[in-house]
Amino acid sequence: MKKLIGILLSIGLSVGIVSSMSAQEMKHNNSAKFQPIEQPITLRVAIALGGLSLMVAQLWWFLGSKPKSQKAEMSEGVQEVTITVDGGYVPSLVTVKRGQPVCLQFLRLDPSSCLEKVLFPDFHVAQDLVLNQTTPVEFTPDSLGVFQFSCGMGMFHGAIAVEK
Ligand SMILES: [Cu+2]
Repeated sequence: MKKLIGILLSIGLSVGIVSSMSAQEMKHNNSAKFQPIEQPITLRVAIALGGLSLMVAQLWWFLGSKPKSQKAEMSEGVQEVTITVDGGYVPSLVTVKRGQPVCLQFLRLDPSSCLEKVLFPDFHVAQDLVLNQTTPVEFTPDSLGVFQFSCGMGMFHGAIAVEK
């Protein structure tokens, strides 16, 4: 969902730039033909403000809305981290090391059936989560990369970043 907003913002910004560019071109063509058609100043201000607000929104997007990342703690050879399930996953990004067993402790506090299952397609895990309890999900990541997990319907997302 957040990714989608980011993409929409990018599209909006490009449209804003293109439309203000073509507006300038229009003005240039008009003066060349000695047919000065006054562009309404409000339109130009609106385009400028629109572009500016999109840029601000995009900046906020990249600087202010990074997912909360957490490194898994190593204990007795297992990389462990507790992920709270409550209107989403916290932390939503967990960093682990490759080749070491991982144990994610899912503490489900959210009663909505949406979050009763957690799926790790890359690790072939589909785990039911018991309400108000901690359910472990275990796997060993063999390859580097970022692997998504989600609720049963794919509405809430998190990711595991596997590093060296
Ligand atoms: Cu869901």
